[in-house]
Amino acid sequence: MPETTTDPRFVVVANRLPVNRVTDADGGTSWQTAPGGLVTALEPLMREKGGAWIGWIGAPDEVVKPFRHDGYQIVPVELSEAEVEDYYEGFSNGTLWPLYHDAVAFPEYHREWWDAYKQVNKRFAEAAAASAGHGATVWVQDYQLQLVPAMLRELRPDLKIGFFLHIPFPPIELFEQIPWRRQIIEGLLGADLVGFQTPAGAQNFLRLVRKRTDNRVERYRVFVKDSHVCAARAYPISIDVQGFHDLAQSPEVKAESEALLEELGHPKNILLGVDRLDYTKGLRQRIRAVGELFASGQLDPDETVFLQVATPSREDVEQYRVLRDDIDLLVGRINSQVGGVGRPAISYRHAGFPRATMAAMYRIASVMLVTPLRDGMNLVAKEYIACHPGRAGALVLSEFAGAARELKRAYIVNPYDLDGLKETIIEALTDPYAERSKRWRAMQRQVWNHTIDDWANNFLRDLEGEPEPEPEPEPAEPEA
Ligand code: GDG
Repeated sequence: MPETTTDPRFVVVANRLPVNRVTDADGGTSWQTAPGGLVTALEPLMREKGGAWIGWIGAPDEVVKPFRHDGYQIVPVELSEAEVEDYYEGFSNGTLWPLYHDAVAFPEYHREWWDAYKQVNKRFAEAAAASAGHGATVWVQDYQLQLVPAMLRELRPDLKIGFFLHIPFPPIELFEQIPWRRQIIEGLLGADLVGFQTPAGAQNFLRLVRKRTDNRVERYRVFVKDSHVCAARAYPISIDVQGFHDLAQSPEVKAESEALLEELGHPKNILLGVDRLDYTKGLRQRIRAVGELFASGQLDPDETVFLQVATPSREDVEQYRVLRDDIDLLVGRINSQVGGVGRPAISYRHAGFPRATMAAMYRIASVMLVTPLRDGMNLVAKEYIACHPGRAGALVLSEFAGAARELKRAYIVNPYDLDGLKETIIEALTDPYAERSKRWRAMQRQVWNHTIDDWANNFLRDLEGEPEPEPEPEPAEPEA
């Protein structure tokens, strides 16, 4: 492999590339950066260090040559249609996604899905091995690529390998269902640093390593036999706080929020939900709770509108199609029973919107409802806090979102408890200004002091920092 000074020193490996293909006016195509916190945080580092981003372009059976984009290298990995079905829709989103989210939907185990997962992980690992310069840092992202760290270490022991899991790491009682659990644990242990959204995720992983491997574990470090030390710690992800704040303050977004208010009929209160249409997000429970509040008269549809955005997601996966129909039905039923003739009580949009429109919605929401059944972090909660202009916004937040660990002054709820959810929504709407603004200030402080740049810098500092000295040997663990 040629090693020149231009070989990337910093390589990101993620299922998707950070670019979207756009068709120009003359029919030609070009690449545009896909907006998102991760890209915003990592792009400057990529430019500074000379970087490469390895990922799938999002369309099956397409071969795209590596190219330069915005000062770094884009390295597309190809997936066949069958691989998209088995590795992506299958093992990633039909097995791991539901299992890691407390099995809120039934995880399926199929050997052909697993075979495809291994095969695709190997392709990503090989692409990373071929791209990275000597001694480079490689940062692997998320549950689709858990085997990459070990595969990559095998190919390139000179690299510093980090891994970050964006979704929860489940309790071992759930993880142990996976027929191929040993391979996944070993895959992750190939990294020098494995990052989780919460300390609980890191603890679940370390407990599993203790139980299922014979590697020595000391506090947050695993002494992988005859190899290296793998640290497992929490790095709660965040957002580009300043970027969201500035966007929400822009004249365009202010105008858009006015237009939106007009469209909704200038209600006194707006309850807002913004989610990918996913069964982990607690949409059924949330819509039922608000529906019951309208039906009982505790919420007056002449005063209050519930605006719910459900962004289309994974529509080729069966459980997502079922969810979409369920939600359509539920919203339709509620709207036919409550509300005036003109405007529905629930304004439901099954569509994706530009970021500016999202910011406009955050601006006008009196209460933001973030009530997932389980969520790694939940960035929408933080975006609302960065964008809402008043001094007394209110956030109703599930205790099962990673964000609840940081946003302790939110109105915390158990989303399975419909009565509790209803009470908390009313409390958030009716609490005195002084109470709401006290909570709001505390949450703002938290969000402004922990940005996406802090997240990336903390992770990379720990990954690239000097290794700590080997500790004294520990006495053997007693049998469980
Ligand atoms: C995973 C983990 C973790 C949504 N609809 C539109 C749109 N969005 C943007 C939001 C937000 C992002 O998508 C969603 O992020 P979340 O954190 O809420 O949830 P997941 O997609 O499930 O993300 C999660 C996250 O990874 C990061 O580690 O927090 O726990 O599940 O940024 O604004 N953006 C635009 N139009 C939409 O219609 N432009």
